[in-house]
Amino acid sequence: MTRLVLVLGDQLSPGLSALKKADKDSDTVVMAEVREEATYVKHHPKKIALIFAAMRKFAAELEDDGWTVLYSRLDDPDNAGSIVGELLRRAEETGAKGVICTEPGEWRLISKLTHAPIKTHILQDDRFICSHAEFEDWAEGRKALRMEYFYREMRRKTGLLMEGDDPAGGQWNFDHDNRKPAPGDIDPKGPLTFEPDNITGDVLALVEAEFGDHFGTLRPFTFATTRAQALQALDHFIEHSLPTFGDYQDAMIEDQPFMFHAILSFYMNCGLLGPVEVCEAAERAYNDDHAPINAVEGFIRQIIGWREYMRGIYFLEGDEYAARNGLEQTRDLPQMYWGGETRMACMSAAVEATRDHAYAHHIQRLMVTGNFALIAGINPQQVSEWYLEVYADAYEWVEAPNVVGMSQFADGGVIASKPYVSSGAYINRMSNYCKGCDYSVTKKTGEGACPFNTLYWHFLITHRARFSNNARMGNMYRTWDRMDEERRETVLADAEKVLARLDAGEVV
Ligand code: FAD
Ligand code: DLZ
Ligand code: SF4
Repeated sequence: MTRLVLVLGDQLSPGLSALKKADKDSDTVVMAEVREEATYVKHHPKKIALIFAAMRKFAAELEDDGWTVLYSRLDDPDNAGSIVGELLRRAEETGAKGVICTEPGEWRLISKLTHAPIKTHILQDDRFICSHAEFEDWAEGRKALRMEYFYREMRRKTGLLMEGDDPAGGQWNFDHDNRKPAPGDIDPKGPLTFEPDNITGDVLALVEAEFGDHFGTLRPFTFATTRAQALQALDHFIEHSLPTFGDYQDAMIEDQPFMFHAILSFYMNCGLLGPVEVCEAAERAYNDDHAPINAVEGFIRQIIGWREYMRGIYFLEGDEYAARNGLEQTRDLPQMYWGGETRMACMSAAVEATRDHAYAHHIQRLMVTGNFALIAGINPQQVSEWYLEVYADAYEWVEAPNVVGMSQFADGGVIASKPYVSSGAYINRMSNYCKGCDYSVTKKTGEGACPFNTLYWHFLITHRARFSNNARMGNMYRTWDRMDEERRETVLADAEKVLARLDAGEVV
């Protein structure tokens, strides 16, 4: 009796647990482009195009490999419009009585499959280094779940950058060598780009016709859409950008949306690349003296540390995690996040990159758009939905802990030990945005003062009861307390003016 083997749009890996479990001779693979997945949030058109094009090509590869594949295109007249709907339709067509699938990366879809009126066997997703059980064991009994200690476990488990029991280079973490401001004259290569072939061309026309109202620019579309191309993109990164990845990891330069970042999260998160093979490629570059330890260690930490840790937290904390609003922030997300006018050069650059590339690099996400949303008191669920929509690497397992946890401090401090907030000084130190901004970063109050400068203090004072006992924040409050009374009143009044403008939908 045939079983259906569901392969989702972010499960495009030949070694997927559902495929390993299935029988090529008797089971039928089901893949479906469905409106529900494309619109449960209005994903960026480039993200939908990446997933549909990569799905079509992966389905063809499976067929070449001898699998029977039932593939539904979005515009098939019989398409039921949802994953469960498609499974039921295919079950009726084939007489299949059961489904096997690899665990989806969102509680939403896990719940739909668990409650589907067809027997569904959900297997672990072993494309990750750390299983749910291992993460639970690691978390058990710990007061604080800090990434650094988890990361060391993952180094030991994978053997990456290990010399016996010791870390390569004598240290676990080389961050003190990283995070330099970038000189203005750098010339990063950026990601490898690919001309759309006929299959991608068809998908682009479909996405344009069906999802033209979603935020974001579809063309030019130059993403990799096969594993072979994604491997080329990996080689390109290792060759050209990895050596300087660490140095300028937190730097931001106008008109350089990619800096020395990998631009590989798109491919890892939809399954075209595996995390270990990506890290092994970086490790080889270190062993071959092509890239220094600070770059390679920093890069590997992002993947076997942060990426695995975020997934661990998402599944450990449960299905209500993404709905947390620990600081009770309620303001609506301003129009500037959707490309509405803003006088802030840093926000404008981050949103423009997001619109054009379905990408912004980490420090733009954390210290520009995330920082602004937090200090402006924006509702974390609105912020989270924005991130889930606009980035081509966004799936809730990785997006929610990054946004609700790390960036918006809305999870009650599970991930971050203090909120990632800053005044304009940080952005000025790490970027060249302020030079071309309408606002003055050195002005703390009055007309033309950088909004980050006033909102920063407003946020800290609004949440003083929550943070004043936090040892890592004592300096901030001491600085505030040393300011004279009149100045403090002006700062808060000016912040209120900025917030009033946001509430009135006026340009900030
Ligand atoms: P690089 O900077 O070159 O890093 C290499 C790899 O490390 C990435 O490809 C990614 O797989 C991994 N990585 C680095 N930091 C993180 C992190 N904090 N969490 C998980 N993986 C990490 N990443 C996503 O994959 N999806 C998201 O939806 C997402 N949302 C984010 C939202 C906010 C507010 C913040 C602050 C970060 C978010 N990140 C997210 C993490 C990070 O910004 C992206 O992984 C990174 O920008 C992807 O670009 P890159 O491949 O060029 O990464
Ligand atoms: C993100 C996405 C989109 C846009 N479309 C589809 C789709 O049509 N079919 C599909 O199988 N998967 C799609 N995905 C990925 C799913 O949303 C993803 O599997 C879940 O969010 C769980 O991570
Ligand atoms: Fe951003 Fe303020 Fe600098 Fe303008 S002055 S770019 S708003 S940090």
